[in-house]
Amino acid sequence: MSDTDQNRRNILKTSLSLGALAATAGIPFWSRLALGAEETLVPFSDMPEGFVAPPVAPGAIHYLDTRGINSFYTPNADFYIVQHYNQPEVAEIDYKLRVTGLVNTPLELSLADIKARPKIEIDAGFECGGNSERLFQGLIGNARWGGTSLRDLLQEAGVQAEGIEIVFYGYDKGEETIREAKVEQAFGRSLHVIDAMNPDIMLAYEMNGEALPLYHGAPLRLVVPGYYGVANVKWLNQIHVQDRRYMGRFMGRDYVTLSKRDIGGEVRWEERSVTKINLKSSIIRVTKNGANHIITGFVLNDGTPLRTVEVSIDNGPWQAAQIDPASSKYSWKLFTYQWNNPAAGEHTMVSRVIDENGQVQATPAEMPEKPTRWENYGQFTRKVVIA
Ligand SMILES: Nc1nc2c(c(=O)[nH]1)N[C@H]1C(S)=C(S)[C@@H](COP(=O)(O)O)O[C@H]1N2
Ligand SMILES: [Mo]
Repeated sequence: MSDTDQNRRNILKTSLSLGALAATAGIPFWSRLALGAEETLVPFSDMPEGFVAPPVAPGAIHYLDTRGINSFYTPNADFYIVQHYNQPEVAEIDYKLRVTGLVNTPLELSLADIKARPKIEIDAGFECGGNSERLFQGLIGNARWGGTSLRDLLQEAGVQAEGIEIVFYGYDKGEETIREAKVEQAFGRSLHVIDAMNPDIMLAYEMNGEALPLYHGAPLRLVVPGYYGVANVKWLNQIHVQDRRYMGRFMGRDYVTLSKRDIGGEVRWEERSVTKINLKSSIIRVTKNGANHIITGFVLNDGTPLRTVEVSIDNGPWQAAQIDPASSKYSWKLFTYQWNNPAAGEHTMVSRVIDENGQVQATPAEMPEKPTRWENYGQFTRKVVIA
């Protein structure tokens, strides 16, 4: 059994043990995601009228209209797109990945060399660390990534004992002003060597069975399952092993969350790099088919197994939702909740997810004080109007 199958089973076990599947027995989960001919969207009154997601365009950011999510895998053409510099076009034939620094054997690999290595596939979903309620969570996607193991490559290169930090550089570059100096830098992110040895991290050249598209980092990107989007370095150019922390913009200055936290009994203002995805769920759609209403949402986290996802309507009791049985450890988990016979008028609704450790998704009041705009994982109350 593959890791993915094992994960899927674990998730199924979790949701089955709660009897959540029983509530909507008989209707396959995916058919409740796809909008049927008779089905209509119930309008969200918290969404500006005419809210539309912009079409994909060269160089632009793309987010999706989360009301339209109707499949476990986000189509490549609609997966969100974020980059901070350019979108470099690297011809496959010219492509080289170098592994340098504190390794016994520096490597230089062509794309063919990388494809000749053992292939792994994993379902992973992620959101931009800046995803938020403002875009109704549109900076999000879930895909099956195909590629080769990072750990195996690092082991082949032989990380030396002093090597503590693995830095990943993209081909894309931009000008940065640091104090008074203007310099050109490549996009870079790093992982501690222990984190980098997670066998699920891959160098991906496929996305949903197709060659990795340009906008998503062709021909090769890093995929760090369970981490926010920023960790997944696109247009990967070089992997460098060093004996000290990497403090580039996207680790040390930007994508840094400032928040007030209890640090071992002291309340401190802390700055931390955006890394693992916090426990989060959000409602994204309500549909109607006659009197039958279905609420749909997603869950993202760092891969910790879930206990339950629940929905509360009009501040009523928490009710278990059903988790998509296609879900696996690092995928997003879509969920649905059948809402019976809602009365006409405006209603509020909110979801929350609880993991197997009993950690509950934070309410807005429980969120740490956080002046930076990263890591928005609080419970998100939505409003709909029933005609
Ligand atoms: N080389 C490179 N990789 C990058 C970025 C970038 O600007 N350059 N942006 C990061 C950020 S902030 C996010 S959210 C994800 C987005 O991945 P996607 O465009 O495939 O959805 O890519 C990450 N990888
Ligand atoms: Mo991002």
